[in-house]
Amino acid sequence: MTKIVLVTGATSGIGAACARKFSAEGYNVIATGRRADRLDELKASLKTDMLPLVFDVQDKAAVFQTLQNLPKAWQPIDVLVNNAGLALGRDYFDEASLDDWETMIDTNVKGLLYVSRAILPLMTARGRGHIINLGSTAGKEVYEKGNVYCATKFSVAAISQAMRIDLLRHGIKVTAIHPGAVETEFSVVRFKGDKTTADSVYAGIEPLVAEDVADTIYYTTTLPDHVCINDLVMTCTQQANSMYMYRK
Ligand code: NDP
Ligand code: 8X3
Repeated sequence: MTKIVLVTGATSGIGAACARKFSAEGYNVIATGRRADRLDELKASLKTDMLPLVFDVQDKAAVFQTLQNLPKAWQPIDVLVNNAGLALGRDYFDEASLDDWETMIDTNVKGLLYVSRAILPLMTARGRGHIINLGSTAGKEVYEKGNVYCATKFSVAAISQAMRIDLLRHGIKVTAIHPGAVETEFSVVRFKGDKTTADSVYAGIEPLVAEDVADTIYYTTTLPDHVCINDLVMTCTQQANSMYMYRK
């Protein structure tokens, strides 16, 4: 039977690369995001079947309404990639925007919780499944002006541990992936369209690309049933952690 992966935030970056990678490996793909046109383009580019779902992960009612009413053929989800997320702003704690903080918490933490809770009954009923949560090196060490973005990714790390413990009895694998700098739309979003500042994040380094992370995520799903990668940190070779980068 063809396996099914659900990827949130598949309109760009790591999520889109995951959709392409899993599809190339034969999976049918449920791809979500707010930009319907991007999902249509993605669907047209895949060789396997794709179900596009347009909703905002911050919208609890929309998440549950959509995911609790999946067509029957799309319900046996093997892998959930909780990828939708963002950083907004890079400001001192005492100067940062409360709206930015709320959007990051609502998306990176509450959105991930809503999607997971909506999908889990489909996995627990089958006694199998694999949940992969996108954390970050920002969830390993806090850096200056990273404050609430870092806090959301520390939350993802804690939620991943909690899921792993509480879902043991259902045989569900939980993997947290923590990438360092990956050149996607992430920094353009973070700096609200300021491309020059966004580009400066990757100046002098060869950063990870979305496909590096997608290939690693896919790898974690290829291991035998009794093997689970719990926590995986990956950076480009010029980055050691949140703070240390060697720029040429
Ligand atoms: P992108 O900006 O390229 O992609 C982010 C994706 O998240 C988009 O598909 C976007 O879709 C989706 N998204 C954002 N907000 C919402 C929302 N409210 N509802 C639904 N979907 C949403 O960034 P990346 O691919 O780099 O980031 C993906 C994940 O990886 C994030 O969780 C990020 O924190 C994490 N990460 C990124 C790193 C990096 O350096 N790039 C490093 C470590 C972790 P749309 O706008 O269409 O809704
Ligand atoms: C994204 C990596 O270093 O910009 O999670 O916070 S960083």
